[in-house]
Amino acid sequence: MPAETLAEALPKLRETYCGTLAYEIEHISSHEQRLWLRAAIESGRYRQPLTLDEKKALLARLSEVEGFERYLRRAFLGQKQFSIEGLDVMVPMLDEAIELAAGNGASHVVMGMAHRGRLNVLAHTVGRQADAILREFEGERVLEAVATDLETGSGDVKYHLGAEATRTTRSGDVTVTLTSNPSHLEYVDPVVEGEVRASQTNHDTPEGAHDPDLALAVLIHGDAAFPGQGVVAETLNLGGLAGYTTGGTLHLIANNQVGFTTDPDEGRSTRYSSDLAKGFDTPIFHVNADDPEAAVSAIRLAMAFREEFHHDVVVDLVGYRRFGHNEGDEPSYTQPLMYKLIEEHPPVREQYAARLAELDLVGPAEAERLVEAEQARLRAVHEELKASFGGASTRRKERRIGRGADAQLDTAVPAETLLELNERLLEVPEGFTVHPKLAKELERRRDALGEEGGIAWAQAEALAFGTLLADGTPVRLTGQDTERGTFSHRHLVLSDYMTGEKYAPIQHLSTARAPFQVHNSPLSEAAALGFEYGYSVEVPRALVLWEAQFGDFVNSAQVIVDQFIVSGLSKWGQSSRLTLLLPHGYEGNGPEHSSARLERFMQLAAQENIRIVNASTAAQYFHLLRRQALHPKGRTLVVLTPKGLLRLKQATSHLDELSRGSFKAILDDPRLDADQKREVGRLILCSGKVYYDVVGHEAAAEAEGVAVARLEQLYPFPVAAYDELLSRYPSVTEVVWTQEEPQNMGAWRAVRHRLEEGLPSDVDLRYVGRPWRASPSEGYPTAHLLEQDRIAREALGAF
Ligand SMILES: Cc1ncc(C[n+]2csc(CCOP(=O)(O)OP(=O)(O)O)c2C)c(N)n1
Ligand SMILES: [Mg+2]
Repeated sequence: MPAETLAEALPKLRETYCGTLAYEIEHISSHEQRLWLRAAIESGRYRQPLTLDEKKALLARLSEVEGFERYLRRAFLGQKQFSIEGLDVMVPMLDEAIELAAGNGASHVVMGMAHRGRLNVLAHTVGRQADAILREFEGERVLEAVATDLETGSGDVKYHLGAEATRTTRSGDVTVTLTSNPSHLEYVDPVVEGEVRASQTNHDTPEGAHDPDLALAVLIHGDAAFPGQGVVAETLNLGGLAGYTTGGTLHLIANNQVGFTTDPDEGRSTRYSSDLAKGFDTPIFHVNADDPEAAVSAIRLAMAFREEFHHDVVVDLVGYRRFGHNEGDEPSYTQPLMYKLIEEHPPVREQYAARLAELDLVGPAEAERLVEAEQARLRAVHEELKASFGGASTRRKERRIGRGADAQLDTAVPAETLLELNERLLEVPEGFTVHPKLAKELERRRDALGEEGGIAWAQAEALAFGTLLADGTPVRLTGQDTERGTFSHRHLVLSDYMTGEKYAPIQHLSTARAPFQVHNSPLSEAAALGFEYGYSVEVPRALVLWEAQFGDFVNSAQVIVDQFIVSGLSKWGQSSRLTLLLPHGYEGNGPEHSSARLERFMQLAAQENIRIVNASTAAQYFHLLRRQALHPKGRTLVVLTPKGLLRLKQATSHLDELSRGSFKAILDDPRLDADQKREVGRLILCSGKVYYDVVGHEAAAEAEGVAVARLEQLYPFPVAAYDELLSRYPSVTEVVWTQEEPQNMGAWRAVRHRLEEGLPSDVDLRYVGRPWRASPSEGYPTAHLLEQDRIAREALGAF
């Protein structure tokens, strides 16, 4: 019976809305979702009291959580553990989320979180063996440090390491993954989303069906980091996009009402830490971490909402931080009043034990025994571990980086296969009208496979993708305006001129044995790149490509590059076959559209962690993509992609260059025969587009005894190919490294020693390029033309 008066309704409303669990749902724009939530909340169906057994199990779990923290603190006094205490209930909440996800068909739960409470989550939620965690602690004290040599990764602190284990639930086994993450808060968020999306996708059929019930993303945020780090907003923005959705992420804000030493009113302009999520139509449940039953109810409601609407949901778990930012910190220096309160505040386990004692469910002695049991268990494991020291080496084999990033692979594809594929790539369904201007351009792709040649960049790329799909390699390509291509060159997805309907011929190849995904990304770099990194880690056999609008914009995602892409293998033994396509080249468009900041990637390259290539012909790009997909060693490939070269006649290729050969790390001068090379005195070595500026310069024809070779692969430096190149030029007296980037940028400073090492002592090595500059290029097109002209002349020795 609905209440008739306010007086009748008030007690019920108070009970529902004014307790330890509060709801923010009225900002949601979907009427249906609001109605559903109101009914779910007011019916109380997700706030049913726990059964007696559930209550006992909850106390036992809280006792394990507390016992774990207590033991570590005592055994390793002063070591950082970033204790969970104050938010202990997070562990039973995660238990519940995993159970419910499994009940709804999930076989994989991927979690991302920072330092706080991580060891407890590793031990209890993921089920990492206690001895492994204790070993990490002991490692700081007594174990021989892991030596670093060329073949070994350098590891990471224990509260960044990820783990994966199988957990048994009432609905079957679930793989639980805690993703490795760097210190940079929140940057793991998009990585987790990418991993989950990959886990939800079927890569064994061309359809690539996506089922969001197969895996769940759980992101645990800090209350200061959630509103502060922009990557959170970028990640939330991915949640509803067809190419990125994971069917609703469970967000848990581990809200201890402080960030390091910073109070909330210094850390955000909003009332609640969670307010950012309101703009994404996300329901928010605030729950008091001292009421474990309410916290479990919040998860039940959140998971039911996710199941119903496949939408993100936020649980703001409001508690405290019993200790300082870490265990060595004195928190009362900066929050004296808060810490007086915390000191007197009993832990949630103690409070809950008292509640169960009142119900005569668990007596005080039994409650104490539960905490003691966990500590005793850890003590026993610890003793055993200590007794084993001095035995076998603790070197971690799985972090070995290994060599061989430069393997020569057969990437050629028979001409008949390419001809057939090319036809299929030009096919559209009956009644589909291609834009008339575009139809003509596409028609030229048919001729390009003929005698005359003329296979341009985009066509070579589509052919590489199509052949890989036939081999069973899944391909995923994303980036800003990538479906058409920033430079209107790709056109993988066509729009019907009459209806606007989309159609991608490459997704309808009868030869395909794996899916092809292509999506325009939102206007983000950090989350967009982080997502693809996560995707590529989860499906190592896939060719996953992220394209920047212009190469410069990759620096918005610098954290993902530094903390995950280049160092993930060394820190965590985590490799990625990701490919970055970064438009690069000096064409007079100003400082921001010229440089992909090659120098940064060159500086970050070591131990064969990545590959860096500036390919200068369509055929090279074709072989490069195929090599990247088929390479036995999965590594990130950074490709400096062209702009003007996309259509430049000289950069196009013939069919036989695709049906024969392979990617070449160095391209020798095609204008000279062997005899002419023997007479060359000046060897110009350059990379990428500047090659065409030099050989196309009016002075090139008159430059006698000059050869121009291209270093296509900048890292790993092709030592053997360089030696071979030099051996063809016995009369050389000077090698001129020529680049269009300033001297403090580009490849020069990273390849200089490599070039020198290969040269006889009587051969000079010189630099020609822009001088040292604070900004990558000139702002004025005419200034640019003068500079390009000077560089080409100087390289050719023509003044
Ligand atoms: C991007 C980034 N900036 C700064 C830091 C340094 N830092 C580590 S923890 C922390 C406070 C985080 O506060 P909060 O998000 O509330 O999490 P808590 O530590 O309270 O659990 C800061 C500033 C960091 N790790 N990452
Ligand atoms: Mg905090």
